[in-house]
Amino acid sequence: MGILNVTPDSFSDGGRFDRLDAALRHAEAMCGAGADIIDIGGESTRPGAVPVSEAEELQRVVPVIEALHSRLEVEISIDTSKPGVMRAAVEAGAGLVNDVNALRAPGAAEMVAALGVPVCLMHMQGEPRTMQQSPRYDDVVTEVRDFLLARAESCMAAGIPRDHIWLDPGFGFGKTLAHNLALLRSLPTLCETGFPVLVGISRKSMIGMLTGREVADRVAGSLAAAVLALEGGARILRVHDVAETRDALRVWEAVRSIGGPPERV
Ligand code: 7PJ
Repeated sequence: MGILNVTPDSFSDGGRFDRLDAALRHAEAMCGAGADIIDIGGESTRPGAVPVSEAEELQRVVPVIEALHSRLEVEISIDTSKPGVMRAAVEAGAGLVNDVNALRAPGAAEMVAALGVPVCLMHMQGEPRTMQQSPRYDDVVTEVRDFLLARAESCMAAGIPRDHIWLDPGFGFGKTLAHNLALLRSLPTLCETGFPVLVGISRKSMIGMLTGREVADRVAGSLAAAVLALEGGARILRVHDVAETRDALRVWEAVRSIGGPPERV
């Protein structure tokens, strides 16, 4: 899953892709580099970000979805928490909803059920504006898993089929570095639920903390994390650097496909 931010303030692309033309070229490049899904977001969720209105979000994402849908075969995902944006995005050609709020907004689960599209439910403690101030857990792995399973249950009760639900531990969303590392190491615990698991770690601050590097120089660190996520059972990787992640995936798949337990040489 390649990330396409159409926000003027998103932390990694810094607003470079907020114009339609540039957004389309970037999406095309990611498809050429091997992205299966393009995730389009019109509201920044980075720590400290302030919410945008529905009208503003629609204005940012709908033209991009329409243009992408008419030009490319690729699956389009809408990164939003607002039911109205979900509906407009699916009408414009999106085939997947990615919600960092796990469909907790009133009417969101019912909207996804009615639209008939799959959804990625992400864990977040708190809200983007304040979530990094003092994240606390007794047992982060159990709490994140239980939250996601409870959200999946209530989405199914609202009419979303089980096989339309993906889970995501939400790296960096109300988590310290220690919490993020514990979640990555214990990813199999989440994968054992049977739901496909999506991981978004690409260029995040946890990579910055571990490597001491600025956002643009976090590719190598992000690839290491991506391979660890695959090894832990992740099925979808949400990334900025599609070509590099494809290469890492090829290497991981080749070693995995010979089967059997690890060999001693
Ligand atoms: C995530 C996301 C993530 C899912 C963002 C960034 C911050 N959606 N949207 N998972 N992160 N599902 O791109 O670094 O981790 S926005």
